[in-house]
Amino acid sequence: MDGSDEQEAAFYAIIDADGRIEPRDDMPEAYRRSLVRQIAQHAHSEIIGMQPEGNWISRAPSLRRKAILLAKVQDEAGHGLYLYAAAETLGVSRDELLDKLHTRRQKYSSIFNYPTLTWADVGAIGWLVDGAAITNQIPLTRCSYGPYARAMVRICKEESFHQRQGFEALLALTRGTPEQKAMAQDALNRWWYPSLAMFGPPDTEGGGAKRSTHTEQSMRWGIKRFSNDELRQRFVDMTVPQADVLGLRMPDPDLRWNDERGHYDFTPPDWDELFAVINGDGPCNAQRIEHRVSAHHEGQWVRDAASAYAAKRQRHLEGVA
Ligand code: FAQ
Repeated sequence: MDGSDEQEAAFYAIIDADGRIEPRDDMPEAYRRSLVRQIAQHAHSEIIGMQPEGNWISRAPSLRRKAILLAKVQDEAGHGLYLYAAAETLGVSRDELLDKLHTRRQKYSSIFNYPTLTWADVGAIGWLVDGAAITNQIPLTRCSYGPYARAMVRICKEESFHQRQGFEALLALTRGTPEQKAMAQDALNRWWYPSLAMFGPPDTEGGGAKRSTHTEQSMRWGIKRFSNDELRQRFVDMTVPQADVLGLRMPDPDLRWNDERGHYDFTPPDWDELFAVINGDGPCNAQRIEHRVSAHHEGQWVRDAASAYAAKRQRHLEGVA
């Protein structure tokens, strides 16, 4: 978009009519940049998110659990691919985005900087982290940018399956021995607040907390449909009754139903901790990036072989034509 009034009016006409912006449509440069920022962070989260659960593939308690976990981790890789492909339609290359991840110039979700200490953590990730991911991502299926919205449709279907898988794994533990139930409770205690923090900083500044900077503009552009706090509340309202079914206690003494608001009141996460983790000071930040960079280098021969094969095939096709 060269910034002409007519082009801008055409862009906002599509946004206001709740239409979709497609890759060849004119769009403001700031809209394009913000989408690249969000989609890249989202793609990076999917592939870094393979690590905490991948840690348990070789130690899954049964062949059935191992097969399920392998499939889930593979799904996350697929989500990363759809999202990198969606970002590429905005004129950035996958190499460029991966380089930015590896050199910490782009972010990924804070949640994946926490360790998976026990098998119950794998269940907690499915139940809480995938549960939070779906709550955040279902509205993204209506995002104003077509390729991102369409990628989210399939991702949400798979995440929903992942969430039920995590719930079922925890249910097996809570119906097991007292030690297994205690392990499930311990996982909930450690993953609850980091899951709430996945939704991002609060909408308004309060108690010295930093606030969301992009929400207002992203909502005007139809990228985000709800604010961080609205989605966080939705997640709490959905998850508390599920904890009751599991027979687990939420690690929040102030959590209670508020009849007037028609929602649960709850203690928000520690925003200083969220910002520390976002800025690289979480328990596993260094380990996650080191592992990612070494996996990328170790996979170089696969990329080289695939490119050589594609080039050979192209030459063959040209020779035939
Ligand atoms: N972690 O102004 P806002 C998954 C950053 S996928 C790290 O509120 P915005 C699947 C934010 O980027 C999970 N950084 O930003 C799975 C911004 O920094 P910037 C990922 C965070 O964009 C499950 C600054 O703080 N999902 O889990 C976080 O309006 C299981 C100010 O924040 C997505 O990415 C955070 N928690 O809202 C995989 C969904 N929160 O860019 C494996 C798409 C905020 O200025 C296993 N993304 N920041 O440098 C979104 O919906 C939004 O980008 C938000 C943040 C809601 C994450």
